[in-house]
Amino acid sequence: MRKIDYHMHTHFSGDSEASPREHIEQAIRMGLDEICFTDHRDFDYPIDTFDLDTDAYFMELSALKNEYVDRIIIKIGVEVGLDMDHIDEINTFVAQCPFDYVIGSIHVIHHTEFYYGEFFKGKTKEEAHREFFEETLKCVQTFDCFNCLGHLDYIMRYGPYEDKRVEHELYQDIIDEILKTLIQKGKGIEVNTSGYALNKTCGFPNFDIVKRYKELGGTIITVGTDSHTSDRVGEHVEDVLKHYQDIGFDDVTTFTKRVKDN
Ligand code: HSO
Ligand code: ZN
Ligand code: ZN
Ligand code: ZN
Repeated sequence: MRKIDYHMHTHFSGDSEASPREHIEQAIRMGLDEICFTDHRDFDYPIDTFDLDTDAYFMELSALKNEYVDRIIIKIGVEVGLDMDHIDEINTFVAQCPFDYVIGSIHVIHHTEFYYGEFFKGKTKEEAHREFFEETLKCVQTFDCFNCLGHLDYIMRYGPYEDKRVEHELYQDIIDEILKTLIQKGKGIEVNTSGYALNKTCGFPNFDIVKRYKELGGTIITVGTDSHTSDRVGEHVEDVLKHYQDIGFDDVTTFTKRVKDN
């Protein structure tokens, strides 16, 4: 299996100061074969701004891609917030740029975000989690502009509940529909290793969900750290790859201009 990090943020994201060059140097130290930058673009994030200067982004990263061509494969992608209130803007944005890879993530539901906690106000954990999975299903049914669904289970990180875990069995019917929709549309999932900080032995989503995706016929999997600082580049990637192998995958999927390489 190739070692990749397909989810990384830099100073081009509204919430990161990281240097792309330092990410690359750390990726090489970690022995990665390929990385993909996936800076944020969200169209309606409350409080923070997740705009992306795509001209400057492609200019800086293309230069680095050429400079490091003999040492590591570098792709230029994006993490776009899927948002049912901004369908046309999102589709137009993605279509206008030559991204290698697009992560579609749910960060905001009807102008209500999870990070500062607004979304959870007045909701039980079950209500909040169910709404998140239902909205995720709507987004994967509606949008075609992405390659992989970002960090399914992300909602658990921010819930103000003592036991933060997602009780997947309560929403298994919705989760199955999400996975079936992705498979039918030729789209994949990532394991986002930022989840190890909370889950200890797995990321977002956990490996039971990955198994279920495979059982249902899914073949497209990536792994990414969601690094906003260079020290995290490549973190837990080997562990995820071991699990992928045990589940029965031969390799991860990589992309060029939003088309699968393998
Ligand atoms: N975009 C972050 C969440 C966030 N941080 C919002 C600052 N504001 C998750 O990658
Ligand atoms: Zn971020
Ligand atoms: Zn995200
Ligand atoms: Zn991210």
